[in-house]
Amino acid sequence: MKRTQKLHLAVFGCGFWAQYQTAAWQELSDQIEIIALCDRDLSRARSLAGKLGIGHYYDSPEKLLQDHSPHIVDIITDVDSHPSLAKLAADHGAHVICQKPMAASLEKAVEMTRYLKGKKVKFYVHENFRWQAPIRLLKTYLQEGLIGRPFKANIKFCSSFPVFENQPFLAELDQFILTDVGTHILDVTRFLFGEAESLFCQTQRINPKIQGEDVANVFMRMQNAVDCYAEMSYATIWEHERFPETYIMIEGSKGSLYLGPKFTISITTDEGTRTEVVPIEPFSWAHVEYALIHSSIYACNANILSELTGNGVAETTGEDNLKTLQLVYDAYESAKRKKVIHY
Ligand code: NAD
Ligand code: 89V
Repeated sequence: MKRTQKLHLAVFGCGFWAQYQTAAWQELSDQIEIIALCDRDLSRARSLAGKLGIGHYYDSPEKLLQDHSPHIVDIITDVDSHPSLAKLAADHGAHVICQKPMAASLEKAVEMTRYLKGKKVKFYVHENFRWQAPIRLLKTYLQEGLIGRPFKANIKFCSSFPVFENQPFLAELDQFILTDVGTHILDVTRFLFGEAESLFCQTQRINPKIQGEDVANVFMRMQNAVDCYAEMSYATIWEHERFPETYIMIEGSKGSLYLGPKFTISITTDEGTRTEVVPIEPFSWAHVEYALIHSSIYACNANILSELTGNGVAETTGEDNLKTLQLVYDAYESAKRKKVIHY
């Protein structure tokens, strides 16, 4: 049934990413209203509430839920806290949106998804990379058959962007680039080509100051016979470094598609090459270095909201995201055991 009244949203976690996620929600204020914020560090909740003009802020998620009974909770906290906060929200009857990675292990993610299903609340993972405009357009071109049958793809997210400056906790993760960026890149792989038939991964740590791996190379044969090579690195110094752009080359029986620097897509067939620059929605609140990703968080929010208001179907459900997480954790397993995983 379609809703006419605004949905009430509460946000848990008021750190780096919450600033943009909440601004993106405010772009949808005709359908949804942020009614309260919570951070275990009250000063962060107070500061974000002040910026957004929200009257209620807390350091206790439980108290917020008791006082406001929100329809939805958006969880933007450290990964370890996702399962317990999601369950708490569900216990209060709220639908849950959770940042990626859903949980710090596949087992925890499966258990959390099952729990929320049992509570009969809706559950979404805020997986936004597939909502980047150039990546949506690539998918449209594939579906239109512009390059015939795709047989090979390279998906590349490689830079030396100092990501730890804005997100210091990433330097302390034992499992870094596959959980933080692999969740995005392997999800984009699934979005474009469907599910994997087999997977092999190698990882490395180049930056000696961090705990986990900062380079991961994942090779997958997809069920539709596309051979897919996904590369992720925060140790790459090169000419086309333009964080946070993902470059994607897809080869097909009748041509190729290439998403390269500056959101440029080249379509090459036996008739020649046509290029186009895909426009990115320029939000006033977007951080200049993250504008591409910030336009995708708006699109991801809008897609989730369309389902919650009875106007559409959300793509990034918890159930769907478990398939992405399976690839992420299988990639670690493959790298550790130096073996190919078959599905
Ligand atoms: P951050 O450390 O800047 O912020 C996290 C906040 O959560 C902190 O203020 C912390 O005090 C608060 N918090 C932690 N546990 C809590 C609890 N139990 N109750 C209440 N508050 C709690 O981290 P961040 O960079 O904002 O990342 C947060 C999440 O967003 C992570 O899951 C991260 O992977 C994700 N993220 C996603 C994207 C994307 O493109 N989708 C980009 C950046 C971060
Ligand atoms: O999406 C993320 O979680 C980010 C970024 C892409 C910047 O690495 O950490």
